[in-house]
Amino acid sequence: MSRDLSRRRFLSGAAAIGGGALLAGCYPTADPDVHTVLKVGEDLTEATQRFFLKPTSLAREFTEADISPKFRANGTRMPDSPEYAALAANDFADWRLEVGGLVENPATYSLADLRAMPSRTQITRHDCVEGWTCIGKWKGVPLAQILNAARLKPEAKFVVFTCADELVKTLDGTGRYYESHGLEDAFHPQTILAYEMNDRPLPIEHGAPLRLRAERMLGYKMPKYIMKVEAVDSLAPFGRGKGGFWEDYADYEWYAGI
Ligand SMILES: Nc1nc2c(c(=O)[nH]1)N[C@H]1C(S)=C(S)[C@@H](COP(=O)(O)O)O[C@H]1N2
Ligand SMILES: [Mo]
Repeated sequence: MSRDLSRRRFLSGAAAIGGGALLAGCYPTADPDVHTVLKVGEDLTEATQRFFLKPTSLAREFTEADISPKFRANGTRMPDSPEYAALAANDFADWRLEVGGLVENPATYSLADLRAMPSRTQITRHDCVEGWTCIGKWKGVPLAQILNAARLKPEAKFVVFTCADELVKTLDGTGRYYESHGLEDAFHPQTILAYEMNDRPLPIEHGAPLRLRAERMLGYKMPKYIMKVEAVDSLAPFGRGKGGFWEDYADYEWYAGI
């Protein structure tokens, strides 16, 4: 109940704002006043969510009949680096997920390694901050499994995902897509590293070979084209320091629960 209410408020706010797009993707506004409003909304959303919902409350799950016939792709649809092209040309057989940072057991996983692990499948609704939604079916490895295998050090506070795509070309690499989550959301049962969508290998436009699904979050909190997962105690060293690409470039809120 509280979740639906806050989601509706956030989305209707975002839809009412509208505004011109500076970058392809997901960009309702550049008006600083609006960011103040969104900031207040964010604090309320987080407080409300934490007050009313147990940390493990699940986002609603749907049935096969609810799956959207066409799931919209947003932001990057094909990373344009030669490195990514080479990985894709070989069906991602040479791709490796790197897991590191503040962990006792750094590891790398191939796609086959991930496919061999216990998985979770969920049919959920994706909410983009632009105001559109789609329902899709996702299969992947719960992030909690990967983090438990890595054994987080006590200092770890966040998990940062580094992606293959650059949305903005910069000399220092700060235009690369990245995102981060606090540990409560990282360990949430519906937070999975998805390699399948609607019973097929994850298509490139939706983030092949691996993308995050964090079902209580808005779309921009779910990075596609994941290359690296790192446990950290500070978000300051990443990108421009606000915890994610859209947080850095458009002042999106870091906590985007729905
Ligand atoms: N690496 C990467 N991840 C990303 C994006 C992106 O441009 N690059 N866009 C985000 C946004 S704004 C949304 S709404 C969803 C879109 O996922 P989809 O293309 O599967 O619809 O991915 C998110 N993750
Ligand atoms: Mo989005």
